[in-house]
Amino acid sequence: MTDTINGYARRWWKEAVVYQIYPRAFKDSNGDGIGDLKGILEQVPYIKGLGVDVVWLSPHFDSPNADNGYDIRDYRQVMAEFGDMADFDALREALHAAGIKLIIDLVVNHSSDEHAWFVESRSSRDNPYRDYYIWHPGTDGAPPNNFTSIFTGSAWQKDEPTGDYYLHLFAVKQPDLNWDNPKVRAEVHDLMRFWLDRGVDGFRMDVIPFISKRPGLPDLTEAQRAKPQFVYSDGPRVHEYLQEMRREALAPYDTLTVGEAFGVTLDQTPLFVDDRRGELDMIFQFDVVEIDRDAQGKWTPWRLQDFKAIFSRHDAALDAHCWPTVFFSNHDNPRVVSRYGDDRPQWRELSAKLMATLLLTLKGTPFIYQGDELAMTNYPFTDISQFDDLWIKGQWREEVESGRITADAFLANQMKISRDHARTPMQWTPGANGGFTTGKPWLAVNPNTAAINAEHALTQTASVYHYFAEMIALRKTHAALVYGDYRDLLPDHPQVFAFTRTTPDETLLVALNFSDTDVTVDLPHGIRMAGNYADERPALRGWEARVTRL
Ligand code: TEU
Ligand code: CA
Repeated sequence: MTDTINGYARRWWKEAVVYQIYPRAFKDSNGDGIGDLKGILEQVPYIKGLGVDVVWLSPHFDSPNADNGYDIRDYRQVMAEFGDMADFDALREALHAAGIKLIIDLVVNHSSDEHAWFVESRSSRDNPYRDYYIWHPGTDGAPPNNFTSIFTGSAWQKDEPTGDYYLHLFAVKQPDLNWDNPKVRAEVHDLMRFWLDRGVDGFRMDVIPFISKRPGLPDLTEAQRAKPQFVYSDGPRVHEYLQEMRREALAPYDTLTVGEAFGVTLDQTPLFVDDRRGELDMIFQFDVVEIDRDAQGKWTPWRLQDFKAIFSRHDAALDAHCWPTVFFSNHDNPRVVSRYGDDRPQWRELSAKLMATLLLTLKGTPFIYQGDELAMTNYPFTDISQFDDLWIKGQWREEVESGRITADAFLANQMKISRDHARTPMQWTPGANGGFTTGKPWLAVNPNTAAINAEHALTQTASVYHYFAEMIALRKTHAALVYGDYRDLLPDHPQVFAFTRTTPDETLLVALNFSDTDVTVDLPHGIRMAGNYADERPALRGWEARVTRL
């Protein structure tokens, strides 16, 4: 075993496949309608069956759930609905026994307004915790500047008893921590060590580039207001803080770290992940998941040529010191098959397998979101009352209640982009509530659970679930799929994505037809390694995916 392949230093987290669990929507073990840690424990064999190496658990900490756990009240307690610390330890042990590592969500750009630090901080101007958050007096009865919350409205909340405003780049109940205060940073390092000492194997870091604020908090320009994330992610001290975090907290442990890099451009990416800088191992860069968004963040159709160009551009910009992630979904995005594939019955499984093929053959650590291995689809929302996400509710108030757009137009857009598509419960069985709960689920189960569910997928050898397992196994036995050079063979083709992955030992060709019609392209021939059709024909059939060895 050599230490480098194609110039890349070999690391376990580059060769790993990660599976993301959103605990609230995974499996309910006690009938209260909310997924929990015991529910995940029951399903460790299901997770293991895919062959994944790492589980990323979305926040499992004590929280009043304004934003489903992304608002933490106590970083050292387990959310009561999810269980307790003994359940957490049991889950970690079961995963480790199955050879699966566990990373958890580090949400430290902000806390809950119910965190003890904030309760203290808001109580008076001279409280020792005042400086844990970002407080400013208003100007003539207006907020300190024109920052907008990512979740709509002003990013400032006026607070009694002092009458000052606090900054919240997300919800009102998510006050931003003041990272310029060294005590805050020491607290974060401490809570990281707490979980590392409990045996977790790393962190996914929520909106981590937002931790450093621009000095003086200058107003957003008109152009910046539509997508303020590009300003919020670009504070002057973020790299200093990440290097300090590596030294102070992470260095003694063998971890995987991945930062959610909302607002980070490709040009800025090496600053976070170049392995000589001692910051993060990887980031989630948003170019792919923003492909169908316009300048205002609304849904807009996308073109395969533009999609493919992202991967070539990233590959060219990142040298062997940087390692990418590959992800097409998570708890903030619609379902992969509905978005990039075709969720009509005749194409759903084929196109989901095509997207699985792409996910597992591109360069970078692949992240699978729960339910994508079943080709779960978007939910047929028809009314605002069916949603749970506080962001959608904020947008509804801002856009529909104000009369700016119609309810129909609002829902048409949300049908394409809503975060709640990903948050409907896992579909385990064809039965009531998809076997997710024996009670009333906190968010409705997709009615298509009658046809789309794990029970069925496990019994069908040709299911999407088994296809994922097969592709993961293929990735594990071909270093070219991990470290191989990437080359797009048909960058301008409107229907076909075809690329090679090459090491000195071998070249693999991946050919994908992103359409429901046959297409013939001139590609080199080789030995068939995998595919979503049983046989091979000269043409690529609708949504056909093939991997061949040249
Ligand atoms: O997300 C950051 C975030 O801003 C995303 O919701 C982003 O707006 C969206 O993906 C754009 O398409 C993180 C968490 O993943 C999210 O669930 C939280 O709500 C948010 O931070 C606040 O903690
Ligand atoms: Ca429960």
